[in-house]
Amino acid sequence: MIDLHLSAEVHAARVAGTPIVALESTIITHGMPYPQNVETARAVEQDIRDAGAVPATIAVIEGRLHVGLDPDQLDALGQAQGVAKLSRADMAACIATGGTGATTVAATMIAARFAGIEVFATGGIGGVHKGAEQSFDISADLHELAETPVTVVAAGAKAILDLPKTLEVLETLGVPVIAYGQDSFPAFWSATSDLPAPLRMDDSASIARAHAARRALGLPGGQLVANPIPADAQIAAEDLAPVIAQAQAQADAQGIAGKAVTPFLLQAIFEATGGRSLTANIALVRNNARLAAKIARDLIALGG
Ligand code: PSU
Ligand code: MN
Repeated sequence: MIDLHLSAEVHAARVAGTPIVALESTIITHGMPYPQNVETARAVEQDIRDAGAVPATIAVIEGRLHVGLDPDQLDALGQAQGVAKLSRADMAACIATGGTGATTVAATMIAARFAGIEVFATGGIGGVHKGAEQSFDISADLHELAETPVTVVAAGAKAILDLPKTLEVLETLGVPVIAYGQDSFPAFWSATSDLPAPLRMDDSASIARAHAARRALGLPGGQLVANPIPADAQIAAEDLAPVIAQAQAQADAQGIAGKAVTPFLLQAIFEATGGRSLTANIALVRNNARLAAKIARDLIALGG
């Protein structure tokens, strides 16, 4: 039913029991401009290899679920126009109709679990948007974290979101939110926020043990690991606040809604910061990839 295609590298890793880290593709198609999107995707994959794991970038291409893309596929996806942005609601429909789509955090978690991969690295998760009390815009990523047993390493949630409400929803859904090496919840482009993180862990082995403990308890759902952006790459929250407010006002004025909101805001912030937001984004994704590889290795060392 599902035409699952593993890259040769991912197939070999599964046979050998090498740790594997899943990667999403919406960050490539909707999160960054070409060619930085493809360069970043390649660099992130190499960071994972250098850390002793195997990368598995996930996408649906002509109805086939790909877990691990070859360099040509990555390049084609990075330049393609009008690729669908797939989440829990539409991934199966895309597969069924032979479509092509990039996977968000939610869809990547579903595909990772389907392929037996338990650790996933990305930039930032979707969350509760500002003004959600009016728009009801809450990312399906949050519900997915409550449903699907994959540990997701992200740099917290973007400051374009309502961070307190995002943490509230995660708490309601019973999703563990673990700040790595600090007490505060990281805010994507900024390493810290004034929000305390619900949990803190200082080493990857603890995160792997917590993942295994959830599995042993039979708990559905994953963990969100909030890994702060490296200090030298961050942008001060007070510098970004007016830029974000401006981008949000543009989105509201233009009536941007639904799936288009996150890509619109990212693009507006990229333009308003003269590309600085992208440089920071690249640094934090690579940092997350390295931590995810360590967690995947620790999980294997625990016996799977
Ligand atoms: N954060 C980023 N870049 C991205 C996204 C989030 O820094 O490209 C993408 C991810 O794929 C995430 C999705 O799962 O946006 C969330 O979209 P929405 O808010 O529509 O659920
Ligand atoms: Mn949304």
